[in-house]
Amino acid sequence: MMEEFLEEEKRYILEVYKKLLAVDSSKAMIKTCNKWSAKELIGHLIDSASNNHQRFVRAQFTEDLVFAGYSQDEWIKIQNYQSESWNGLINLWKEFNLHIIHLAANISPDSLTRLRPLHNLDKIAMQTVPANQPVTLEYFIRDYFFHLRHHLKQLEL
Ligand code: NI
Repeated sequence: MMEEFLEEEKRYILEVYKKLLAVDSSKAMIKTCNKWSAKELIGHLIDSASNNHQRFVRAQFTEDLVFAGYSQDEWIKIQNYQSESWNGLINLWKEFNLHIIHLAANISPDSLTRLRPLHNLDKIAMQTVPANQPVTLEYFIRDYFFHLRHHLKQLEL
């Protein structure tokens, strides 16, 4: 089940990557009605990947799913994604996600599906879960890809 899900996310990322390659780098700098340019949006997804990569690794050594958040707009601003190369950004985005898929595919079934009573997915998840309701790492990983797809839809590729 998780295997199929990850295969599908991999196909999706490679498909989107092809479309991103075709986007003109000057166009990628234009701010859209969603407030971010394409460069900034991919930057946000890189920030999401780097934060969640750590979470998905750490979750295998701990019982809880309590993690630090990050303020998205400040992270984008301070890294000046607008001045970074478009190709560099989309390559990093693609490779980082392929690695996350690889690591997720290597998580033991127990780590993935064990119920975790202690978490802060009421704050850090896209599809939040009340703090008094246990969650699994699998849920949190699926939520990561839900967030990723949510933003890529905004690019209207
Ligand atoms: Ni987001």
